[in-house]
Amino acid sequence: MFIDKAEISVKAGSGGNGCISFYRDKYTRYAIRDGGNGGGGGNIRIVTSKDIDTLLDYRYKRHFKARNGGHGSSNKKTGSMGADAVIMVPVGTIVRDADTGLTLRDLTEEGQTLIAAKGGRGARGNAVLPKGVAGDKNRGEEGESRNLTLELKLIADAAIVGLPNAGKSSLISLISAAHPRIAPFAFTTKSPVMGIVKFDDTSVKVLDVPGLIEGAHAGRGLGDGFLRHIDRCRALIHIIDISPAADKDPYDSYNIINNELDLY
Ligand SMILES: Nc1nc2c(ncn2[C@@H]2O[C@H](COP(=O)(O)OP(=O)(O)OP(=O)(O)O)[C@@H](O)[C@H]2O)c(=O)[nH]1
Ligand SMILES: [Mg+2]
Repeated sequence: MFIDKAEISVKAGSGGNGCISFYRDKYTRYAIRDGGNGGGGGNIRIVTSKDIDTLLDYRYKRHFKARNGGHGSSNKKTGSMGADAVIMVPVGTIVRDADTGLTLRDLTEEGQTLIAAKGGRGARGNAVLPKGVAGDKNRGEEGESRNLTLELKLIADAAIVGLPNAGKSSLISLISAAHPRIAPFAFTTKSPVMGIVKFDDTSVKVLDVPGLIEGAHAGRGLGDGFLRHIDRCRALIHIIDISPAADKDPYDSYNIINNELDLY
């Protein structure tokens, strides 16, 4: 299955509390304040990897939480840093804030990282706090929490477009190592298939897009979901059935697709 949209909620770790502690022994007249600082909370990091093809995992696991920072302790000991939570996504993923719709980052390169939610800061312990400050001042900062939309837009050099059953998958299976299903009926291909076409010393990524029909831009035949991937391609390859058996005039077929691209 090819899943190209997911909604997740994330919560960064909270900072650890600062410690209120007093050291006293029989030789010291006044107690020494020796409470350590709390550690910082872990961040939510979104990282791209070319080893991941879909957002399918995030249909099942949707909640992510980074670790909290450790609390400070006596003898000026600082709490441990909370570990980050890492969310691996395919290259070409756009991360948006689900509540505001704001785009946080378009991750188009391998290994790119986005801090989607920041961990809270650890609070200071009484060893470093000014005298008399205590109580709620030593509580660690809450980690950020957020709802995110992940949307995958495949990044290809060229996309093969056309009406259903035109021969798009036949072409990609001949020019690349990709082997999508080929059959003499419409909607054989149900999700985009990426093929790598090799030339002497270079290669280009070509995308076999499922068949588009009239009204695709408005969602007919799930067309808007497929058109989304065409957005980023530098070239389009139109496949048109010109056989006498085709139920449409070749020029009409071409115009239908162009019209959908226009409207999208
Ligand atoms: N005669 C002839 N038949 C072809 C040619 N290319 C593909 N076909 C046949 O056309 C039918 C459809 O081919 P596909 O490659 O599955 O077409 P598609 O455009 O990927 O179809 P969808 O995925 O359903 O949109 C198959 O039966 C192919 O064998 C061609 O150049 N000539
Ligand atoms: Mg096909």
